[in-house]
Amino acid sequence: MRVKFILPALTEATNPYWRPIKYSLFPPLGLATLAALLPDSWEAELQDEHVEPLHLDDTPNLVVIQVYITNAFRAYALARHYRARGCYVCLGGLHVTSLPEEAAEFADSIFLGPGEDTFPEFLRDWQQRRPRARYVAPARRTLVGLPPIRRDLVKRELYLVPNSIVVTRGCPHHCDFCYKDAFFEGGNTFYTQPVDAALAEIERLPGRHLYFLDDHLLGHQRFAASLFDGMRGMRRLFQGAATVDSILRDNGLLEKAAEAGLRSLFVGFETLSTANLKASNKRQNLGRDYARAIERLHRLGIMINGSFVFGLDDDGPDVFKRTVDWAVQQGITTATFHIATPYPGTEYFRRIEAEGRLLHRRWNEYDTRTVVHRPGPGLTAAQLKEGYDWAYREFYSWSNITRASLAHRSVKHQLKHFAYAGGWKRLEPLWNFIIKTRQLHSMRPLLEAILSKVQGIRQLPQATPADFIPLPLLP
Ligand code: B12
Ligand code: SF4
Repeated sequence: MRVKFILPALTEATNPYWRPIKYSLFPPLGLATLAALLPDSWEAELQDEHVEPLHLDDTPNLVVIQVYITNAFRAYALARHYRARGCYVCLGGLHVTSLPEEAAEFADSIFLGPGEDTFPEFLRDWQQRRPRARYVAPARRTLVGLPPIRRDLVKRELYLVPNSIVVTRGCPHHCDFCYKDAFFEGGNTFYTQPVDAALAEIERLPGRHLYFLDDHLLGHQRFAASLFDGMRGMRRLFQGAATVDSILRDNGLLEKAAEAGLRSLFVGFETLSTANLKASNKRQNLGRDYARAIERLHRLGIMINGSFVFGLDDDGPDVFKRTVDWAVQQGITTATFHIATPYPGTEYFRRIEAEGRLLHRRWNEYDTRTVVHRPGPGLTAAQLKEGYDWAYREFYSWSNITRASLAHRSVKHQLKHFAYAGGWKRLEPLWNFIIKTRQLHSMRPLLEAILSKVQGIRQLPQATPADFIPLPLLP
């Protein structure tokens, strides 16, 4: 039996915003996870359109396509193509879960929610020639007993960060614009791998550098503490994501993470407006001292990738400059700006749609760089787009990269900041050349050098009671 797994890309290579380096970062981990569930004797192939042209003249028995919002139209076209060739087509992923009726038109079977439980069930049904049209993830989800990810199917040389890894699913929070509640609806919304299995997966990865793609690596304190304990001495360097409140908690977890090799953290600051945080149900950020969280990270030598959203209802025309000035002054290394984008299935989408503010449903433009809804009273759509573009230009101007670098106390940290931020955003032609010549892998030692330790771990200031939130009960 031959099975083809496809991660389709946006057909946006002609778009001026197309950044090959951004799309050559991570391999399709979700599909490699599903491929591990196939019977041993089956043949599997994995193609990622972000990094390679698809060959479409084959006729595998089964085609499995992962659908994000922005690649949905491309995914449907590929599904149509393969069905016309007589292949059985499965569609799953975030967008299918949000809009199953839309996806069902193009698939033989669709899958709602995470696939670890449903895909094996489908494979059994399919072999017995009685597959169902729709599979929904059960309420009790588990990562226990999962076979090792089929990393042998990943063309490592095409990625800057082939060692991406996810050891949890979901997140304990419920921000109203996030994909998470819609995707995990009807069951566990935050669960982890057994620690031993996570450590075994890490052991299997060559080299030093890892990127945890978990939504919230510090979300389950007990799990994270054991993971970092287990990683101590492995000499890894890693990056990940976590929330502001978890950084402020004085429970030693951040120190453990730093000791285990954490060198940069993606942090969802999202907005400097309390009204926006409240309206977005981003309770874990409310009343938190962002500056203190940043200071804690910097003291541990952890660089910060700050995430910010523009175009929430409390934003006015001053939001762009205020945010950029603040981020530069705080010494944030890299910033990811987003135009507020209502994803189908989220509370935010329901609200914007009910208020008649959705401009269109061209999902390929729901890329957080395009305005797809009428913003609140303080901004026009044109101001939002212009302000967003300005913010990127301004934050990554050499003068601001220099200014932000100088916010750090040690010269080594300043240099690393400068190299990382400058290298990431300002050397685009060089990255394009490296990708074209298939030399991405040769850049990994440089990345590791930049991520190497900045300084020893120092005593952190004590947290105040306001820095804590109760940890939700987790399975
Ligand atoms: C890594 C990543 C990227 C990478 C690469 C993607 C890749 N190679 O996998 C890059 C940097 C390119 C990227 C870009 C973008 N991304 Co992105 N990305 C992620 C991230 C952080 C991790 C994905 C991942 O590996 N997850 C872990 C694996 C195990 O889960 P999974 O991939 O979802 O797969 C599981 C299920 O979905 C399901 N499944 C999937 N397909 C199928 C098929 C079948 C048949 C079955 C049974 C099951 C199934 O089973 C899998 C195992 O459980 C997610 C956030 C997240 N936590 O998922 C955002 C996320 C997917 N990205 C998102 C967005 C919006 C984007 C961008 C559009 C925007 C932007 N400004 O960056 C761009 C454009 C992408 C494009 N070309 O279409 C959104 C998607 C929202 C939505 N409703 O679709 C997410 C959820 C982030 C967020 N919080 O909003 N992204
Ligand atoms: S903290 Fe992040 S991942 Fe968790 S619900 Fe909020 S936006 Fe989503």
